[in-house]
Amino acid sequence: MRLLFCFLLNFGNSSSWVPDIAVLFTVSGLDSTLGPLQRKMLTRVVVVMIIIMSGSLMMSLINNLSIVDGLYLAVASATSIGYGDLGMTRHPVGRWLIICYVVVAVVSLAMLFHSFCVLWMEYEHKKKVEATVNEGVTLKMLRSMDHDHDGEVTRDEFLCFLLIKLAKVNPKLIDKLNDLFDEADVDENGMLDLNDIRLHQQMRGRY
Ligand SMILES: [Ca+2]
Ligand SMILES: [Ca+2]
Repeated sequence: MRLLFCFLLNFGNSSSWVPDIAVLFTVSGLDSTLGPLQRKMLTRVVVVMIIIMSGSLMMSLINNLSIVDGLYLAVASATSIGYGDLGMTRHPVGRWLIICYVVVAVVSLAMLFHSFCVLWMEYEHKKKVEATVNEGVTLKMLRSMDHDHDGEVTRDEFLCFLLIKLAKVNPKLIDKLNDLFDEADVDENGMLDLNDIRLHQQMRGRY
């Protein structure tokens, strides 16, 4: 279990808020070392484990099976495999309980898988950023950055090139925002001022 936690801790980080099992993490000493994404992932791991354990107990009781067979049925149902080699109860209440368990377990596993994918993407993104920073600015990059081909790279060109390269923004979004700037820059001097905005809003029928 310790190895699993260490493995998860090496993945990415994020500033988004997530609900978590704060008490558990505080007691285990992991609270201060976990990022929001890692806490979310670990929370979901714990939730899935609780659901599977509860499902195992329920399966063994309502189907009159051993705890191992109950666990087998709980995992097979949660993963939607359903081998069908062990019979399920035909009692209506038992069937309703199984339906509820399967819905909750499948949704929880899907959320856990989603968390894992987000962490993995964050980890890959961090690696890409580090590789780009370590590589530095090359002549090839300089030529690609010079968007207006004037032989110089402005800070704007530099930022746009790297944000697109690191997949932080979509080139179409940059073009759309540039079009908005051009539209607002009514006197076409490359800067926005109060006069530009007044004329721009008049053209849009706001004044
Ligand atoms: Ca340029
Ligand atoms: Ca202007």
